[in-house]
Amino acid sequence: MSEEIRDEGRDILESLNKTQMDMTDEKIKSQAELTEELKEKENAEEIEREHVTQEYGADQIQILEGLEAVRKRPGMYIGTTSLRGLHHLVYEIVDNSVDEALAGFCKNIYVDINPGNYITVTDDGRGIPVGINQKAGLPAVEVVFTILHAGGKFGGGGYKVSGGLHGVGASVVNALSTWLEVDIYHDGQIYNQRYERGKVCYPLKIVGKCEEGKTGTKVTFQPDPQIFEDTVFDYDTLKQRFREMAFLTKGLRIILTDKRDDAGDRTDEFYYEGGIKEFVKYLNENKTALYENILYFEGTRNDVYVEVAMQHNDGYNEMVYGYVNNINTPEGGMHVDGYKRAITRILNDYGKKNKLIKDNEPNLSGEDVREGLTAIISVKIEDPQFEGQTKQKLGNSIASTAVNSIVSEQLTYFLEQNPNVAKLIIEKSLTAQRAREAAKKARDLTRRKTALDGAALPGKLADCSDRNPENCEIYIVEGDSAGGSAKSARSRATQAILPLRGKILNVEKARLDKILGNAEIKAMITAFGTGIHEDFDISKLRYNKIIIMTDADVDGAHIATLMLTFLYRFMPELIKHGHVYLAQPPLYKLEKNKKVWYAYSDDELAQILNEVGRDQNNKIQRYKGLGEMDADQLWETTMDPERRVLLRVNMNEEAETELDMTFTTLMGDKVEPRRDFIEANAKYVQNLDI
Ligand code: TSJ
Repeated sequence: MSEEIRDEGRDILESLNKTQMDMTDEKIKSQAELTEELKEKENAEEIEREHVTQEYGADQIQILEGLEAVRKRPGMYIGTTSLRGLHHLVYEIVDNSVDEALAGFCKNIYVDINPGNYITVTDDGRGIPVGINQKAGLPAVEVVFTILHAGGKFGGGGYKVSGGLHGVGASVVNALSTWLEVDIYHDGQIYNQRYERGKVCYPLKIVGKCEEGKTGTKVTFQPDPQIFEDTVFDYDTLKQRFREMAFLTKGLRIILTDKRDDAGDRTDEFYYEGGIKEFVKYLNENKTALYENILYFEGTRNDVYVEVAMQHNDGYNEMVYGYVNNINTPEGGMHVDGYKRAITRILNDYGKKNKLIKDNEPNLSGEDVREGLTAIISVKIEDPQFEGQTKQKLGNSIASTAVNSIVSEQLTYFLEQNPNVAKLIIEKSLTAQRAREAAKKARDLTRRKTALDGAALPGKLADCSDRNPENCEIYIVEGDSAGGSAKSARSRATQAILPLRGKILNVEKARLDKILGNAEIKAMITAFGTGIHEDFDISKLRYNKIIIMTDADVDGAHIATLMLTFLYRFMPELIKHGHVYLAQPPLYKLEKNKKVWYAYSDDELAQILNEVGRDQNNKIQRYKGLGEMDADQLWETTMDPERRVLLRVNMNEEAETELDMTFTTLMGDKVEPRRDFIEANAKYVQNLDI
């Protein structure tokens, strides 16, 4: 079935491609002719009659069948009819204006979300040709909107972003809209046509005049609620994509306006003269750059247009992102491979040649040179092949050769012209290399230790005696004195105590070798038994509950945050599977007439006082830390499974997606992701009485 449709599509496409070859010569003449014609008889009815008698041949019927197929199986053309598919419609239309910008004729694109969730896209390009397409016997603009796969294929020359992953053309948008109207500004006239669910309402007609020199295209469409599950546009989703598009097309201005809200328009304007250079600057904004320059390479090899921008920051994360025809490739592919090979080889060559890397030293690895590197690799290619599980990886090997060649040439030149920057990059890479060696050693050490199960448990750990992890829990306690109380208070069979000294390392701000060299972190890793990262094995977990017990003050909260950050980054599965808890020590002790109450919050204290009465017999103690409680008090308030309150730390879905930090997260209005996670958790932490 689907094969049949595809074949049909190709036939139409082939015949159209042939027509377009002729169109370049014929277009100007026929367009002028049509304009003349239309000027003479501005009576639409007359034209309509002519169309009906002349044009409704076999081709036209085939055309209508094409758009019916789109409505029958929308998923085949736009992937999904979810919110994502809805937004794709807008990108599909805007891509055509971006093509016009790439061809050098369009400077501004306006996107309006109108009340009722219909969209208007306006550009100041040449206007879709209104001349007759010889093969179809229809105005080119009508072909664009009514023939499957015809969109973006007109004119020839230049690269079409609409040829990419979702480049299905304007006709698909038309088929999936309850109505769509196009206005073309050309030769002082405004041409207009309307379609409903893909069907022409009337032939292209002139509806008015515009200023003589004005040219452009305006397309307004209402996505069909019969097709889409949801037809409400999300402003931020569109905003993010248009920011990205503007970065990728230097000099193009995109103005997004939300006209749905009575409270006034929300609007954003994106314009980046420097294109991806500014993109890299934006990504490094909250970081400290290693040097001022943003390296920029550009060129065309074997019909592949290549653009690269890069800059190192003083951090440790790699942010290297690829684009093909303005579509991002989260799985990378040939363009990114070519880039990585080029910078690794060229930096090694330069380093050796200039004695920054000694002859007897090993080469820098790819990872070494990419530590703290932010880079955008954008290629434009005629016929991109997408591979991999999600079809998001560029397969054209010619892209690798092209990027490699251009980056090699221009990076070599840059390094020679900027020896100070070259030195900074190579020195950072060498440090990364040493750190990687150290981290490998540290990691091997943690591996060996966990392998020797129990034999190398940390000295500070007061382990429990029960050997069944199901029954066991471990308290991570801030400070030696609280650790001491906890040790005397605990139920020795099932409760283990690990006291930690002072603030634990912030794992977001340190390299792996330093993290794994940290005594407190080493102690936790060995005590838990699971290993970390890709070595993580939950079946080796030695305690069913990991309970973080800190003072009930700001410092305590900070330490708990640092602990959670460590767990989140190194053993997220522990949180996901609900093994991580926060102990809840009381804030107040109230004694009255030999009776004792504990309050865990100010509200609770007030409540108790209301019950027992407020008089001088009340003895209220505010606990400043765990250390102020004796072992008995600690047991009965915080550790006794019969009486204590524990908070279980949950990972909500947002935090889970943040884990495999996708590009989208980076593109959003930037917030520190860790803080996000902790804040989200503060809200999602569940109160459990255990
Ligand atoms: F595809 C579409 F119809 F949806 C659409 C196309 C929507 C929008 C908002 C804009 C456009 C569009 C198309 N803007 N500009 C153009 N340009 C052309 O189609 C065009 C004009 C002239 C020539 C030429 O060779 O003279 C070639 C082309 C491709």
